Amino acid sequence: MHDTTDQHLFERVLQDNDQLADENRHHFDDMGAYVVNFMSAPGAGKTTLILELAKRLKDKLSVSVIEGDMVGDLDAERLRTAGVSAFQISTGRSCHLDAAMIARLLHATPHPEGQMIIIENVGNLVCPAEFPLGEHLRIVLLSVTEGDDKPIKYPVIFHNCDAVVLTKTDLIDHVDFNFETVEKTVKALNPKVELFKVSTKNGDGLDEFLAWLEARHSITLTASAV
Ligand SMILES: Nc1nc2c(ncn2[C@@H]2O[C@H](COP(=O)(O)OP(=O)(O)O)[C@@H](O)[C@H]2O)c(=O)[nH]1
Ligand SMILES: [Mg+2]
Repeated sequence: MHDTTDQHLFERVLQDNDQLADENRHHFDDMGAYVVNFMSAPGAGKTTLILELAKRLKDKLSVSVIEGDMVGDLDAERLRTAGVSAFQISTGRSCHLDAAMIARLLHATPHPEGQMIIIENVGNLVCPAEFPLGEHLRIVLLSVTEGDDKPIKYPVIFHNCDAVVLTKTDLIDHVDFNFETVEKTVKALNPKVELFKVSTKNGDGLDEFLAWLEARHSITLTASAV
């Protein structure tokens, strides 16, 4: 009985979130903003990759970043120090951002603006998977130091994304991480997913990932204009 009630409540929470995420998506489309949600375990390299992308995009697109963390604004400060516009959401005890948090920020003054809004979700391979925010693209990062079994253990997030970025490839010789194993598991969970291998240390793979992001931007603009 207790379990059924909990399940029912959780489903209501997810439904409410989905509805708000749809409203956020309309808001983003009205703003002309292309929105990308980056998710991963803590330390996989989200902030470092976002900084690198913002640096490479700055002459082409105006970019702002929404930072989700349980406590503090270290990552937002890191971005601002590098000249990137950043907005902090402190989630407190919540292990993920939700659509209501994003909606409140969009109605705040000042709020994130620009042609591209990058969201860095709270570091976690579980909770962010079930809470869409209204984003156009969902990207999961997995660093080679985390182990190649993670897509098997955390399938929902890998099933529910547009691309998987394997990070810290400069460290591959120091760890047991098999790219083929990951590719096979991820493609079985999510046949349409794109896979990238990048290192922000030596720059490997960044051009390919950026080219794909920009190509998806054009597709999103065309779709939003219809
Ligand atoms: N060797 C290596 N270290 C990286 C790379 N990307 C990020 N790091 C390091 O990994 C740590 C966590 O990175 P961070 O971007 O803060 O991860 P986040 O918690 O997902 O935002 C930092 O010490 C980074 O310098 C990479 O491509 N190669
Ligand atoms: Mg970070």
